[in-house]
Amino acid sequence: MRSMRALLLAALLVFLGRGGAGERAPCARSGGRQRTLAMIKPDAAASEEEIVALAHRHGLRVVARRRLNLSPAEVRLFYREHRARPFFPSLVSFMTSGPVVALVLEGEDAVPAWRELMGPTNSQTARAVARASIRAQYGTDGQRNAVHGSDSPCSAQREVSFFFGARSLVPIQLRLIFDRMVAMLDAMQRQPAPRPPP
Ligand code: 3AN
Repeated sequence: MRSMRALLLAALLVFLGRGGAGERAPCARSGGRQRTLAMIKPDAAASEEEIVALAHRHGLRVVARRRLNLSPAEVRLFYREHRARPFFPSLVSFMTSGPVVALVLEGEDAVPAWRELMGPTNSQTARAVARASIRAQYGTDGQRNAVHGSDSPCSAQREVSFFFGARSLVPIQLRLIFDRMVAMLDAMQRQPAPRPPP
């Protein structure tokens, strides 16, 4: 049975080595099992474990995690769609003021599920309308709002690549197939051996 597992793992590694884990998975499809990029911002990095526990409790499992300090150039790139907004310079200095934690979360409808758990952009609004949300509990205002979450499956794909590289994660479909095969092998292993004929 061990050799079967090793064989499956080897096939998986060959697939990945040939570029199978690239960004080819369709991102336009919504619903079902998804991955999203979550980020714990500098103002909430000290509460990393509590926030991760909240995600778990909402059915989102962490498939990758990385704590790092972003450079101003990286923040400008990550938030480039906001570069013309008046708050952009202070967003860059906030996001470089301490470590952030990048997470890849996986679960049913992970993109909208994580955004709902984050709450509204402004933490003060969140405290008024979504008191159980992460931004209500850990954020301060419209900028220091504790967490980030991708706003669509396509953004999620791009943002996961930003932090983890296009080929560093086993693609979700492949991992689901692999998990299922391992479960089948385990079930077969648990079946009692046939009795020898009398
Ligand atoms: P969200 O993170 O809820 O998707 P976006 O994408 O509109 O919100 O904004 C990206 C980030 O820019 C926010 N998380 C927040 O830190 C900052 N931001 C957004 N709006 C403002 C604002 N009016 N003043 C200061 N910072 C803001």
